[in-house]
Amino acid sequence: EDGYRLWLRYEPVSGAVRSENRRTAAALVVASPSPLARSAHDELRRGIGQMLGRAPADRATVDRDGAILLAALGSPMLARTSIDAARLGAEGYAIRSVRLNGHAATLIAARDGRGLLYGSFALLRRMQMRQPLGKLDIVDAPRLPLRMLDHWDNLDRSVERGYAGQSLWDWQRLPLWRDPRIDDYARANASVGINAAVLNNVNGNADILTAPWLAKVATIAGQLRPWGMRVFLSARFSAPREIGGLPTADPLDPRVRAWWKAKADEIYAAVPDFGGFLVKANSEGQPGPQDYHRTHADGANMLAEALAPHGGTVIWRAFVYAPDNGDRAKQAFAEFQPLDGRFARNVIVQVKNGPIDFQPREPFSPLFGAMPRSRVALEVQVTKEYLGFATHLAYLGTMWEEVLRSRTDRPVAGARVADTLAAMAGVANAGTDRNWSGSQFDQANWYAFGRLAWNPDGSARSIAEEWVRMTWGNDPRLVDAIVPMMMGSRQAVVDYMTPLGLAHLMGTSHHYGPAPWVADLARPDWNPVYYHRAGRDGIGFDRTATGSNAVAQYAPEVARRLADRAAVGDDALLWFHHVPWTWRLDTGRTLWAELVHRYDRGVATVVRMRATWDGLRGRVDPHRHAEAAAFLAIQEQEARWWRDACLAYFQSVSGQPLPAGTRPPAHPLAWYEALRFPYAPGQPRP
Ligand code: BDP
Repeated sequence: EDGYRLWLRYEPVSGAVRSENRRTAAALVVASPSPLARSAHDELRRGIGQMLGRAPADRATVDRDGAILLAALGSPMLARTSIDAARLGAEGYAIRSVRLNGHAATLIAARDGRGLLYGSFALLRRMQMRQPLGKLDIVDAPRLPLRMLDHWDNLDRSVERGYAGQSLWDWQRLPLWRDPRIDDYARANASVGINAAVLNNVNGNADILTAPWLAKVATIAGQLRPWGMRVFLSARFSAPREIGGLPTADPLDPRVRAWWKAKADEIYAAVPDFGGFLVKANSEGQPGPQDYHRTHADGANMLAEALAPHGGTVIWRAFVYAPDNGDRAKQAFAEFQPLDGRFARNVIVQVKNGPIDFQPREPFSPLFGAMPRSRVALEVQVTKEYLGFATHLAYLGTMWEEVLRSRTDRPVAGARVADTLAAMAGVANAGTDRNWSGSQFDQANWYAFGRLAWNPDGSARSIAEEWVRMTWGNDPRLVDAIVPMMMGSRQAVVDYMTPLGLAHLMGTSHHYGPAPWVADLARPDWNPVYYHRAGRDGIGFDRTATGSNAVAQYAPEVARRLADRAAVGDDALLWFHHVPWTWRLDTGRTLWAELVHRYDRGVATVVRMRATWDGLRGRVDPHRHAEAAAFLAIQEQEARWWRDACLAYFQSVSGQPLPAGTRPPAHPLAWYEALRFPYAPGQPRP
């Protein structure tokens, strides 16, 4: 047991539940064959076989009690059921306990193979959670049509910001080698409804668009297809120059437009269901339309035009920030909001959850709801670049729930981020590690991403519970211990890294560990001191009207709350306000004392998490238990490091004494400043 099976462990069922399950899952009838229905069939056989010790028998028709019937709309077998096609949509499903030909059966109905696949996984999930299978009447459909993982995988198999080994794509052995691991990757994604993957890094390499690489991509696409997944590629904007022999990549140049059209035709010849391009342009040194004094819309629309005849989509990222442009938090909005209405129909603008960059906590990006005439995707980071890499236990379901439920009050009063979306994308955390995600608990973030992309109103807690039951077991002692531990884990990271709305205090480039003192990087907005603005007088970034006025980018009623130091809430306080050290919070503590309190609280939570986990020894298999225990020990050590280094630094700036009873940092500030790291994974490569 090493975590390879993820949440698809299909542990044996025992006792009365097994007898009930065996009666309900005795036979399998595929009324509407297709490659996806075949995947569903295979998974049901695998899952039920493992759980019940007996795989269901394949039957041509319902001729006994206990059949599971997979039927697409239009199948004669659905003639006498009243399935509401409208509620199913393109990818939804119904699961219903019915009587057919005089026999008790469980019907899984859907428009086509996609819904049959998702419905099959839903049935298996119920079985894994030991829920009864009789009297089912379920309809479920994804709210967002595009639920996508973005891999930041380089063509040399290194993974930018990856903490789980190498890239899953074995380029050297492709295109002829179909790695079975890719089938398992696709199964895992299908089980949570993820239906697309961008294979390569947004910091792009144009080579991926050349014929030899496209042949490799085609093999991967062929493995993902039976599991309902489409392949996208990151497209480097300068590709026409780099691999096309053109002197320019100007999006308005007819030669450039013709080149991309021909390229799209070539790609679709190799991958007929190709999803489209993801583009990072004019951001962190990547080429883009602005190199030719064109807009993001010009660039996106040019690619959209090339893909449109094939039904492809351009995902254009709004992650931009230029030097000397004032408050970095304002830049994506400033560049993109004015372009609302100028993007082609098959363009989706992909916006990171917060205005800066995947920090442990950010307020939601003001772009959500502010581009009502565009399709907008929410981009979150599943890999934990800023939350302690793979060794820190931080369940991100709570973070994503927080952003999805944030009220934008735009375009209409009461609207939340979840209501403004056309898609969700997650920067993947899967790699070649046996446990896929670098740690057992990071699997939960992959799982939660998929579940929330399927239903952005989903509850982080119920998703955690599902995952725990399937991954660790249904023993209530496990569930009752692990779910609360996960639910508090992200707040713990916020507390010991960047409490009270602080952000971007981590080490240069590798982002490993604390470095709030860094002030010497070339661009102001690369330096932690730019973000926290701590001085004798106080700490925090004034984003109200007296400062950068970033609050004005939000809907007026939201802006009013954010601009009010008393109403903004502790979690975003220093994000929006520069606050004197002695200012008193609702907690009764001064800001300085509250900061110390939060750092301590973060460490204390990790100490408790360790104790909880230790208490489960013997209740989970030894290998996975030991791995998680060791990582929690690392997390505790690093939480103390963060706390001590940050308090030593902030105290040196504030001149405030540590509140009575506070443990002083273990070392002087200079000791923390002198730490060097010869190796940290995932750093960008030139
Ligand atoms: C930042 C990462 C960087 C990515 C960038 C992006 O540090 O490696 O290239 O995001 O999203 O957070 O493009």
